[in-house]
Amino acid sequence: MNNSSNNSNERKRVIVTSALPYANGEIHLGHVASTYLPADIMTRYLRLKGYEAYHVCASDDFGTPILIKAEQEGKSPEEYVKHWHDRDEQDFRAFGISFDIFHSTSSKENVEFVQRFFLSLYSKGYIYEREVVQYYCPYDKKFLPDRYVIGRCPYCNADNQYSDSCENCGRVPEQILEPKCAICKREPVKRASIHYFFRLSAFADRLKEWLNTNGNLQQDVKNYVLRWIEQGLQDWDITRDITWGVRIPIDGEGKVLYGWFDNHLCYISTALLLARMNGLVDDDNDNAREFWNSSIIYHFIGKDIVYHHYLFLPAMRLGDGNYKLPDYIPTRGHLMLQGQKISKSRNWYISLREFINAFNPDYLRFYLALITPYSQEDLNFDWDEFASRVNTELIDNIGNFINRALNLAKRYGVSTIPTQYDDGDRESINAIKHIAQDVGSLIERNEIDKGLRRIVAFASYFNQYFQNKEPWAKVKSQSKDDKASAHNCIYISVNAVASLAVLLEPYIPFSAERIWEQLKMQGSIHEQRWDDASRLMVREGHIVGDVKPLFKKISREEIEAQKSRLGKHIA
Ligand code: B3M
Ligand code: ZN
Repeated sequence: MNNSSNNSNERKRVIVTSALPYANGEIHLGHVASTYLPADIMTRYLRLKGYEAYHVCASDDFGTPILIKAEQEGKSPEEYVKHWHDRDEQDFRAFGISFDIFHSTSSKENVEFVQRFFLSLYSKGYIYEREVVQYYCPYDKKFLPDRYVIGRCPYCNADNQYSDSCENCGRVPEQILEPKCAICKREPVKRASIHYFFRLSAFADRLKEWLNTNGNLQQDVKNYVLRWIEQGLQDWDITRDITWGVRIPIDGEGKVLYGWFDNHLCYISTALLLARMNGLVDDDNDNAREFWNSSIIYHFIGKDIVYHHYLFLPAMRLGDGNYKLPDYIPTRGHLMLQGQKISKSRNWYISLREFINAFNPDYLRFYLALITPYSQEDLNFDWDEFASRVNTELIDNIGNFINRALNLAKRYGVSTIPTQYDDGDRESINAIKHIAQDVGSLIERNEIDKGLRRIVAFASYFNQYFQNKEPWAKVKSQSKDDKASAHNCIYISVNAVASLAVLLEPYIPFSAERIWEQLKMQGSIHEQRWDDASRLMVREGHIVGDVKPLFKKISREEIEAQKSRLGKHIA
């Protein structure tokens, strides 16, 4: 991160957002790998680093698919989204995602903010009206946007496809064949309607300039966004003729704003709400703007929503002119499952809740963090690899070292004779001295996977140091030198354990807290300072707490049971 400065007394503020999950289904592994986990690791790291860092998110409540599902379940849309909002929040918390606020796009705060934003863009000429022809069902007396129309795809001929996306070929079959109303299955008619359009085309030059000058954005993403701009930007229809959405403030009846107009504004409205709740700003708007504009802004997303975050979002902010553009938009690829695309309908997916019910959430955090690079490349969740990497890298390596070091510290106490350090001891202390900076700079560059690998290497190094020094044998020896060597090794190792607790906090927060407890260090691990991971935090004479194995290995049977569930239809 380039805006950081270690010596300044002023605490920098960072607002981290994660893409808003639609309030219409379970959070699954695909969501957490690309977005929520990397964002959470970053926020936790920044907090330890002393930043005033907030993780902001909300449920994405509006849109046609949600309205249709609510209707199918005989619920009001409010009732329907409330269910998923609460359920998603519980799942995120159980997985250790440390949101400072999880709000919703249908909240009063967001709706009012979005309406003001609309009026601002409208008054500046960036929103205009145009007549469009839409499907309309004369039986249901409704316009039929997006998912309300099903028919045959003109590209691949697949039947029963929605007009906004063909599941078979992945294209957008706007001119769908044999259209039917999704509610009554009868044929719709075409009818004119007045829609509002956002003048995206007016922003081509300013968007290009922003992309070219913001050095924090990923180059490969920038390249294809720039190509889209070269190909010409289309103005954007931001109206839907339905009732579930943000009411258009200058024309009420039966029209709302398209979900992609309001959802990313919820990043701002929610951050401002949080600031008001924490007493950081008053209700006065200048003050709130200042809160946003003086923060470093991160938007974590998956690669499927690049268009929205690199074009619509900045263009809308540029048009309004009050809120700064993001500094970072970390964009990551999709998660595959056992080499295949995740699909709910084929039951080729794993919900976050199911996973957490079966395994320690830190196992999943650990494995996903290891395999998720800072790129658009797709990644693959593999059950066997999950078990083997958790069993070897987390449990055999990290867990085992921590347990052995703590056990000896418990039995023989923490003491040291620095005048008798040998080369190995000095080298180990040196390793501790560098680790916070090494891992920290990787995380700041968003290389979260590499940061974790660096921590794993640090633990292996200490395993070897410990193994070579044999403190468990030497501590009982009659030789004074052997005894001193053992105590020095225990002292340094226990300090490496304390460093590991801090370093692991962003990655596996539940286990880091348990390491801290077993060490019997003061306070909570979540309130420590990152840079202390490079200090010898455990003092001579310190008495460690109760030592227990931190982890339990994943068995073959557990993995086979999980594999056999995939792709089966559960009634
Ligand atoms: N609700 C989810 C998606 O398209 C969508 C993200 C909104 S972020 C402002 O993946
Ligand atoms: Zn109908």
